Amino acid sequence: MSSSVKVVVTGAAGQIAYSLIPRLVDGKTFGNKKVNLTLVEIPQVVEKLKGLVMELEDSYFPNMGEVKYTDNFEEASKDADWFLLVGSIPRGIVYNGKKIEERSDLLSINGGIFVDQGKAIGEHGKANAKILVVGNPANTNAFIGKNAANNDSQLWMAMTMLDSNRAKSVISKKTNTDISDVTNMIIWGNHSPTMYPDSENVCINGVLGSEAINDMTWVESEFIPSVQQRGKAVIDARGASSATSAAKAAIDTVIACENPTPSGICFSAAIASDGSYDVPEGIICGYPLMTLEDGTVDIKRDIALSDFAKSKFQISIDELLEEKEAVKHLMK
Ligand code: NAX
Repeated sequence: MSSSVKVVVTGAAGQIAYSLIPRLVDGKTFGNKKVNLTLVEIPQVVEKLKGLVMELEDSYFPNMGEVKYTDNFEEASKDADWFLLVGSIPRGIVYNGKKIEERSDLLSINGGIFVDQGKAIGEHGKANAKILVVGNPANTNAFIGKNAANNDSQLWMAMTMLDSNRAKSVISKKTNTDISDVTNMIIWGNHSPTMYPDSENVCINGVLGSEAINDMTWVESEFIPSVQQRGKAVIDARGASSATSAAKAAIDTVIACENPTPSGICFSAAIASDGSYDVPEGIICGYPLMTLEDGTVDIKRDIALSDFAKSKFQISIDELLEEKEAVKHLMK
């Protein structure tokens, strides 16, 4: 085996993690590398991870290295290459005697978690560590974590790959093409119902969506709302939130970052804005990304946005700025 990678997963006893963790060690996500796992949970739940570790051992994964579990994030973060921050407090639960229903409460509670995790990652994670925040509100959690980490050589991302994958599926059905023929499905903005899935720059068999779809009524009244509301539709149908598709999207993001992106192609995740596409600097915004030959991830900056796209994107940027304002007490 050529080398090893250390991956930390939070929320490891949750439903996304149950689909995600086996795929990290299946020999496909990190190729031939040995994968050492550290699984993190809150103290009330951490002992359940013993069962998951037993199952991993029983699954015969030749690429699986050492597997540990803990409720001590700081300890877990030492020398880690990847952090998959799935754990967060969901809407609807009772926390410190209060039912968490408002987005502002959610931002505040989870924000606190991400301050501590960010500090630990900045101090103890590898210099070139990559951090993918899945736990919601993902963009603003990543914003808080990155600020607390204060380590610019590390890459903080929030996951929008699931939205991108969902949008690809809708486009492939609409255009009657194979899903593998749909590329460059960009999600601009926030991972929330304000996101803007870009039907104009998506590529279908090498043809831009603006040409291949040519049906703005459908785009506005069906495509965009269906992608924006897909999470809720899954909850309504399944009685539980997306788990296996979220896990697959996290794996897709890791693979996209671990391998150079072919020329002309991009993938979706949210990273800190450097002002590209007139997004205020610093907020964690959904962008078209590419992984360069040296392993760094950069924004693809040559995408043309129509006035329609800009107006939709702006709604999501405004929401990210509101969220930034709501968590300003967590910034140092
Ligand atoms: P679950 O409630 O099944 O699992 C979450 C787990 O996180 C729980 O076991 C909990 O104990 C743990 N946890 C909470 N705080 C923690 C902390 N400080 N450290 C370590 N572990 C902690 O939720 P699941 O369905 O797995 O979803 C996890 C998160 O993903 C939620 O916030 C959810 O909203 C978010 N999602 C994000 C998506 C995205 O595309 N970015 C899509 C899917 C999903 O909705």
